[in-house]
Amino acid sequence: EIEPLNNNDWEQSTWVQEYTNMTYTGNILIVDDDLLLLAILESIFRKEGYRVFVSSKPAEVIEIIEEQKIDVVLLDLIMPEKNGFEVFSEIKSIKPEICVIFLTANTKFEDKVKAIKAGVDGYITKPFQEEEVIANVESLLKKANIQRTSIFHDSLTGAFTRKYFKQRFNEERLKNMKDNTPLSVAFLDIDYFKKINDTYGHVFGDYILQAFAQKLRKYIRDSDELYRFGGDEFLILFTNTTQQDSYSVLERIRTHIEGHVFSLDEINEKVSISFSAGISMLDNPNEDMEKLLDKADKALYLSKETGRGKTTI
Ligand code: GH3
Repeated sequence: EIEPLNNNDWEQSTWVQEYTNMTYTGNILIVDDDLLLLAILESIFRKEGYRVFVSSKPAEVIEIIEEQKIDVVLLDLIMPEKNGFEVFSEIKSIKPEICVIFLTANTKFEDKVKAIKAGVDGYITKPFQEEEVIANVESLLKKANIQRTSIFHDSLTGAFTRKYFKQRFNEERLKNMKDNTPLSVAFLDIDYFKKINDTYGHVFGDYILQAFAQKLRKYIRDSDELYRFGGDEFLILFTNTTQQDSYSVLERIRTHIEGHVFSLDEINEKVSISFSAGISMLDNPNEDMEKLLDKADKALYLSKETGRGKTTI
């Protein structure tokens, strides 16, 4: 029973699917206290196929970026309630991947320098041409998409990266705070993986990592996410799942994986593998990511220490 390994399989993962299936060109938030300008920009970007959010209240911005998927914010620099610089740093501290373009009537070059130093992604002065704003947003989106796919995906297995986990954890933690939905994670580590490498070579080792990841993705729900944290260590983020339920899922996966014979045409060997796992659950919404991971890591260590091929909570 040889499973053909499709290099494009990772494109099926939830996050990319969300991206490629999206009919919108991008998601844009426009913040300006000038209601007329807001209406003009809204219409420009809707025509271009963007999903547009508008707000005249800088105080609302954080709530919007937490609840909606936003790619680019067009931000007025001088607003009565709050200075654009403040809003900019709030946005970047919560969602650093969101691009922010200042849109301002302020032509003072000191402010432009300050904005560039602060790391703003664009600075457009009013009055502006329609084409100018569109071109700025389009080019940022292009760059951001290329960067995201590479830093958020592990190239060997197609699993998400540790870097992406940080972001997702914060998003899920917010849900946990709001709705009190359970959140659990599992660390999985292939047993004696080094021996597989040593016995059959690195090419076969790589194949095992890919096939392992493929099987894990196949047997978790679409709403759960697979991450590769390093070498042969994987993490599953179980959204809206208690640790007892995660445990049952892992034991079901265990049956599939341990009952499977891994084989590659190039290497005339049939290999079975087992894995050890450790599960932890967010005890309270204030618990930080390190603590949650540390608990799962300790549980994994216990599984390894007490015979491997098992899951510990
Ligand atoms: P244990 O059951 O105690 O976990 O034993 P182990 O052999 O799995 O121990 P360990 O986790 O320390 O070994 C991981 C090995 O994975 C060591 C490293 O050479 C190998 N490795 C790390 N990254 C890759 C990779 O991308 N491809 C391959 N083929 N091997 C890798």
